[in-house]
Amino acid sequence: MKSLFDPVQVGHLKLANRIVMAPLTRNRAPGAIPTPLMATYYTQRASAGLIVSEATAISHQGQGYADVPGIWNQEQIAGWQKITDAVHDAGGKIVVQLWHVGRVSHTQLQPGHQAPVAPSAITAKTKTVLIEHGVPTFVETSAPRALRLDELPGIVADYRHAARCAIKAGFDGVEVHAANGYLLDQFLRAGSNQRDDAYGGSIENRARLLVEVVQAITQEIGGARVGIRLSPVTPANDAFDAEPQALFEHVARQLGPLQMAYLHVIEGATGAARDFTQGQSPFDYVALRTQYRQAGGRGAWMVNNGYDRSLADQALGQSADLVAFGKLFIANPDLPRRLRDGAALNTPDRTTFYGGAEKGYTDYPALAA
Ligand code: 8OZ
Repeated sequence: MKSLFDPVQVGHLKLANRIVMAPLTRNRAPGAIPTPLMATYYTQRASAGLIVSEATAISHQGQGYADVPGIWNQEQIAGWQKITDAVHDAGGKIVVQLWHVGRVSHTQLQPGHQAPVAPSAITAKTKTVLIEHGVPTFVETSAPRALRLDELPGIVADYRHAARCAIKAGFDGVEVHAANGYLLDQFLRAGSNQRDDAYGGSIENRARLLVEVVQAITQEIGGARVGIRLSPVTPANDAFDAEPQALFEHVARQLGPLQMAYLHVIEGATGAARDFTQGQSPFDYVALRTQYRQAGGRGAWMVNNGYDRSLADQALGQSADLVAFGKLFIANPDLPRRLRDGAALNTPDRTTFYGGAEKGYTDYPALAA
């Protein structure tokens, strides 16, 4: 019987326990450069078996929110290096979540204030965050333009470059963000992908960019350092597909042979109902995993969305290997200890999730030693 507190080998990584800090956007990296305050925040949470960093842009074009970090230039690598060193010194492990937002962006955040890019020129019915005079403000996303076929190799190259930068910055690996309605998810789903070339139409075509990206990254840094996050049925950021089961089972079969470290699955609507679904019937996550295993996938199975201790124990008793906790890690830097001891949990303050400084970031108390 697995326990949340067991050490576990995940690809190249030896984790102290099965508790993962989920990726959490916090908008505290002005100019896309990671800061010393971020090092404090992550180091406070180093008792997680694994930290997945906040979503981090692979390129300026991949940016969609104010003050989120990047991982494509030297200054960013140097900023992250201080964070990975501090987390490692505290006994933790950390991977970076590689992010291209696609259409979930605003002209103000794009190079030359151009339109954001997407599989098709369809505006997402969703909002993004700009920070105006220090105050986070939610604004409608800008109308995107469709990426030309001849631009797609450049997107794959940007992911590959970011993965290389991640290793230079001292990360233990990367997580490909293919969830929550961002670029790779936009290509996957028919609601945002109406292309008539090799990257649109059939499920095989819609999954092509994702598969090329993961192949490039696993070639670059080795599959044992690469995970991926999927959210088969989330409606986040206007993501929609009428046949998620067939779509994501295809994706799982494609990922099987790539010898990845883990698959990270958001069950239901991100940050909301776990039983939310799209398509005709409830999503079958067991079938998803079975397809992945039958295709040779041996990566750890990480689950996420609204987990508490008892739900996590139940998932480990079935077939999960790792459980990712988001909001609980915002408010409880020492979450593994609190879960182990059944201690009271601090309550996260939503008003300080996005933007700001120490308040609601590095000032949540840990239990006395
Ligand atoms: C909340 C706010 C901004 C971005 C995601 C990267 O949903 C995000 C995100 C979440 O994956």
